[in-house]
Amino acid sequence: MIRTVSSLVAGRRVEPPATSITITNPARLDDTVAEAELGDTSTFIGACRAARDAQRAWAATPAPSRGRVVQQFGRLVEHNAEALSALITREIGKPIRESRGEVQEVVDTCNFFLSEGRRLYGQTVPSEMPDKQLFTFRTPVGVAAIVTAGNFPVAVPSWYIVPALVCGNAVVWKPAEYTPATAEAFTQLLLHAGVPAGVFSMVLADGPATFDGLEQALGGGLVDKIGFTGSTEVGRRIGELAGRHLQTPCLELGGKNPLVVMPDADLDLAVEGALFSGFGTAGQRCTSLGTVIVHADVHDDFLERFAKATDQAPIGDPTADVLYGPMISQRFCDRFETWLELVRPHHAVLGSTGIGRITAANPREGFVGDPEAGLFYHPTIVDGVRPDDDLAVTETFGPLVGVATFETFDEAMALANGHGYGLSSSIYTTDPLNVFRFRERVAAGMVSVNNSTSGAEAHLPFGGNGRSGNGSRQSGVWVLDQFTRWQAMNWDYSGHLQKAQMDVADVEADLGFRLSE
Ligand code: UN1
Repeated sequence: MIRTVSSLVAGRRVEPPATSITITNPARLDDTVAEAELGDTSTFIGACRAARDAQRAWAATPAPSRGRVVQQFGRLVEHNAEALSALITREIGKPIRESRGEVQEVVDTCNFFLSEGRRLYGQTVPSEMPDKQLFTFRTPVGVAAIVTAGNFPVAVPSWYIVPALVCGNAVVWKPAEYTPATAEAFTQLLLHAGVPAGVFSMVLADGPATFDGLEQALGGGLVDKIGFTGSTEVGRRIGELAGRHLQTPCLELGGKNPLVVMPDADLDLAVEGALFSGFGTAGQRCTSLGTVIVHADVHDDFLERFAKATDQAPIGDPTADVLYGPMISQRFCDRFETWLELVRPHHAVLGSTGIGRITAANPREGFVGDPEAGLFYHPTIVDGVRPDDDLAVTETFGPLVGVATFETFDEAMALANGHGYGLSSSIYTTDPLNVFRFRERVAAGMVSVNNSTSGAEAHLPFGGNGRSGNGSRQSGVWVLDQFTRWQAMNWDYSGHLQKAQMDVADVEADLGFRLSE
């Protein structure tokens, strides 16, 4: 079935479309998934205007009722989990087991936030004066514009959209242009869950139209918060734009996530972690493993086991039980090919029977299915990465894992932090001292111990530092500070003006008093 999808603004399809693009299944290029009608700058601004108009009534809806909408959304996602997972696999080639996990992440997010509608706590705070009370309230920010990537086409959007809605904001969502069918399905589920039409709109548009729309909407006072998941380069531009309007965006950007293997590590466990975090989702997660940083004493042993496990891993048809399927789309292949060029003569390449695109002429032993049918790439392990290599500092969004060696802990930390990213990280060790040293010194916002760099749970703070983001955090209670502002209220019922700091009762104290020796 070929779906025709377009922007849904205030619950209605937007006509006429500016441009139309065709989305094909990256595992079976002869399977057309969707014809997407892209909107333009005015579509985006129109959605922001609808959001502005609808937001006040939504904010006035009791928070427990907003939580109930999120509960219904979670239920609908659960009831439609299989169809949604299959659509994700068809549209971006994510292995079906991972797609199901991603859909579960949406449900988990709803389960966490549905009760937040009954909490959203403020505080009562004692005043320094009698007959006066102090209070804090969380107030919605207003209209949130959420721009997300397509590697997690439903889980990552839900991290923004669900808490934003519970907190009383209206949302304009711009999903990746290459996942329009999944975005449309997600939107239909939200609208059927009872989100009032103008409170949530989905705009399909390309990057330039979105940026232009965002710029104009900010200029017109129609957007109060931006959430963005994507590249560091675009995040920087969005940060600049938001800064001009005195806004702090929520930025979730790239990563060059290190996995440190200490000499005392369980090597088989480390190999399992490296295999999943390096090659799961074909390496197309922001949390994917960048470089394994392995102690010289165990380097050869680790590398041999890692290369063997990678050689033997099933790769191919994402509807089967494979480690990974195709790249998300042609543009991901094009970028990945430029990163493969960063392999230098002093590197050793392992992990497969070839490098680059898997074809009949460049086959992969044990490939599952027909490699010519889709956009499949060999897994590539690059050993001998040095701190000053391009590969040590460049995020390579695809099935490529670097391996570097260290002697001292300082060298390991220089490799782990030297690229300036700070999203996720991992250490394999059996010594707690190494764990705490690593936690303290790594720049990453997220640290795994004896676990993969990817696969964060949906209720811990998710986010990074440096080139990975501006310190904002998503998920759990931490994201509430992104979608609400604290309002402080004081109420004086003394019947006269009591001036803070000036009319405060003095405490008599004998400060000259000393205990006798
Ligand atoms: C992303 O790639 O942008 O922790 C998010 C993980 C997933 C989310 C990744 N739960 O790997």
